[in-house]
Amino acid sequence: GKVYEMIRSGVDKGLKLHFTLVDPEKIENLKEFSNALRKVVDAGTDAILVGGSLQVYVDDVERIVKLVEEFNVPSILFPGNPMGLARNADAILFISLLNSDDPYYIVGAHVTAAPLIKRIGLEVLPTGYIVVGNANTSVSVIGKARPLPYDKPGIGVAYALAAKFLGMKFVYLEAGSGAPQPVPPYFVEKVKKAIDDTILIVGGGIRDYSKALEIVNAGADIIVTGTVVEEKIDDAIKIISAIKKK
Ligand code: 1GP
Repeated sequence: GKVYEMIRSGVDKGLKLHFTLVDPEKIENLKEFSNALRKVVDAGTDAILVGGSLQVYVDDVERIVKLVEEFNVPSILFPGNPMGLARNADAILFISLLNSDDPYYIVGAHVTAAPLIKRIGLEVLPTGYIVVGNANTSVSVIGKARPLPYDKPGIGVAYALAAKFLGMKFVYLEAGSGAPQPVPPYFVEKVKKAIDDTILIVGGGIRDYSKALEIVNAGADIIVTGTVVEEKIDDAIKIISAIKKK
């Protein structure tokens, strides 16, 4: 597990990490995308997540992963379904959407994907994925999630502990791409205290560095941003720099 080791050793040193999410569906111009990638890598982003709720054809995912290969940063698949399995990536976030009403998103897609993952030899990062906050996000609608209310962190703790006890190496609190509000720091804090050394990823709706800092100060180990990289690259760079200074 090269990618896991890289993340684990960073977290164990007390570093905070940043992942840049790239949704292949939203990339129109590869040249512009490559320029943006150069900027986030120079700012210190630690990995590129490739995927989204509405998957595109595997060719599109492979094309993005190939571009990422030109930079010195790992690519990690972040698939919405088994169509996102590109063989050239470094690893896959094997996400079980724990608070989905549909078993497909908890374990069904995984059964379809697992033999393929084994065959193409992707490193697997087992992740308990918990959707929080707004029900109108793509991940919530497509994943048939019952998003946890922001004012009920105790339910988040219960889900996150279940993920830890099931042996998952990561817990991912997801507000959904473009969420109006990111996961609140008090929610993050309660979850991190409960899961202790299990790695906590937080993403969705993080648009400015002060919010990002509040979330890492509350205990997130890894912050994910997507939309801000597409829409306001300078703000994305500020977020990355602020996190990397921690
Ligand atoms: C990753 O879905 C998020 O967890 C990304 O969200 O696009 O709002 O940054 P944004």
